[in-house]
Amino acid sequence: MKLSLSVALCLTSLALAQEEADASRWGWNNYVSSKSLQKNIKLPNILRHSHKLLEHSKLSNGTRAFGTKGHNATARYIKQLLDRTGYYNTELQSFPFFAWSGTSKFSADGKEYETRTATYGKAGEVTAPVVLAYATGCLAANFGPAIKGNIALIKRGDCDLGLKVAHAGTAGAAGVILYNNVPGSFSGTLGASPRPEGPYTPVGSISGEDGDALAASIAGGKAIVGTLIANVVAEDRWSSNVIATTKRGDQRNIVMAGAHSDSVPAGPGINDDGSGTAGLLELALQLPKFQVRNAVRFAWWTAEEVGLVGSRYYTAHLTPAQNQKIALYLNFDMIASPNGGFFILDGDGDTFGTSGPAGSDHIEQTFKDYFTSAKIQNGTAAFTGRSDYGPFLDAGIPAGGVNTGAEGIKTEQQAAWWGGKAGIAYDPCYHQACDGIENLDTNALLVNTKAAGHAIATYANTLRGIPRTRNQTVTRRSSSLHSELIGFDDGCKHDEDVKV
Ligand SMILES: *[C@@H]1O[C@H](CO)[C@@H](O)[C@H](O)[C@H]1NC(C)=O
Ligand SMILES: *[C@@H]1O[C@H](CO)[C@@H](O)[C@H](O)[C@H]1NC(C)=O
Ligand SMILES: *[C@@H]1O[C@H](CO)[C@@H](O)[C@H](O)[C@H]1NC(C)=O
Ligand SMILES: CC(=O)N[C@H]1CO[C@H](CO)[C@@H](O)[C@@H]1O
Ligand SMILES: [Zn+2]
Repeated sequence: MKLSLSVALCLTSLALAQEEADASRWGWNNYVSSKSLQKNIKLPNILRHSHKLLEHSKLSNGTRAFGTKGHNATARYIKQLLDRTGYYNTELQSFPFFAWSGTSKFSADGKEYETRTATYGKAGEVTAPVVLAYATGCLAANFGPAIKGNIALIKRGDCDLGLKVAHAGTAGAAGVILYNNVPGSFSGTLGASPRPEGPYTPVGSISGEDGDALAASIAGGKAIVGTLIANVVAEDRWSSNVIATTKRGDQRNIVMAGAHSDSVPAGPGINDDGSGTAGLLELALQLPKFQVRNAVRFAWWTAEEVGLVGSRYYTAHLTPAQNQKIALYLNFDMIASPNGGFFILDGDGDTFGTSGPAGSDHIEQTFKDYFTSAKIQNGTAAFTGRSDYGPFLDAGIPAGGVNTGAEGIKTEQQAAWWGGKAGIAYDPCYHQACDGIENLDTNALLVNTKAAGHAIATYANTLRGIPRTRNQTVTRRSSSLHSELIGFDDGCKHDEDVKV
């Protein structure tokens, strides 16, 4: 490229020269296409990021759970690489989130019970008589004066666990043992405190069998003294979403794609969701070779594993005008499960009956087109709300994505389509310490990163087929999530199986 020597035009020329330099560096006239972007996706580059994430986990005892050094290192790594391209406006969206973790032990009458706990229970240690609540403890009147200073034994059912514990707390209980109303053990959440019905106490939960036996002997008149020990860590933890938006492209028509950057505490999360994290990062590093018609925004969400906290925070803080500019959202959570399948979120609802906002059907078809051209059988995944697309659906934004499955069991039919073993989980290391590099199906990692590239390139060129149907009603609904977020009443739903 030539520099102009004209003095009079110097300023303008320098500006132009800069633009031209940018143009050649960024591919000014070289609009991204599905084919060209896919061609630039190389497995060794993606895996380099996966190895970095594993290194990050070593900073905090093998985890990248939100609020840890390991997770922070991942967020920093992503931002630094993206900043270096000069192609994006990047942002760390930081906020505090109240995190609770705990374990309980309970013994009584010489027996050590298998004990779990309930989120938001208080820390404490108490040795005291175990006293039965009347009925299921859903009414303040279910707790007589004998509860005071003692351990209340309460059956699960009829109302939320938090209400029972709050009533017991008001009656002066020093601790609560919750027992299951069906065979087997359980854990749950009390919901955020404070609540009007009363204070929480230390809590343990035991199985239906153990609880029934204990309740029967107390009801039979036996005096039983128990010891409950609840170890709890509860604190505000700061962490960040990483958001990167192309400087180029129409900023009123934003194509958004996201993955979650945190893992569970149990392991490094190299598939969940190191796979989506690494794949999207590599895409974001290749996109600068091209020009885009519509802006593209990448997001790496924090605290997905404790209740989609980062993506909920993000959508809840969009103004209606900002919401309106996001044309669609694409989610990539667990895209390299070692015994996985190729699942597309059911945008049109034809398989599972729950569709996304208009346009979600088009997104599903866009992914189907990719798998068809790659000659790979496509399966379908329901909109369960278990990952970061959930808050976008709630905000009225068309959404979709692909994944390879989590704790679900592979069927014979699926094994015939995709190989792998029927009768075992898509990811046998789901949410475990063994979710490391060896847990990746590298072929799936490459295939799905290209699938993401196909969808991003397609929509970066045109949003035909994606209507903008949102209005104030819908956006207001999303901002009401904010109060829920602060209360964090359902963040630990994952005790059963609510999210990936
Ligand atoms: C580190 O992880 C191991 C295994 O998961 C655990 O036993 C140990 O308590 C952890 N240490 C710390 C300091 O968290
Ligand atoms: C992680 O980063 C946040 C900012 O996003 C910071 O406030 C926090 O102290 C960091 N935590 C650790 C453990 O380094
Ligand atoms: C806004 O959305 C609501 C609920 O989806 C719908 O009933 C209403 O007709 C919409 N209004 C406009 C102006 O589009
Ligand atoms: C399992 C599954 O959903 N397969 C679908 C993949 O996509 C093609 C083309 O749209 C459908 O015909 C299949 O039913
Ligand atoms: Zn996940």
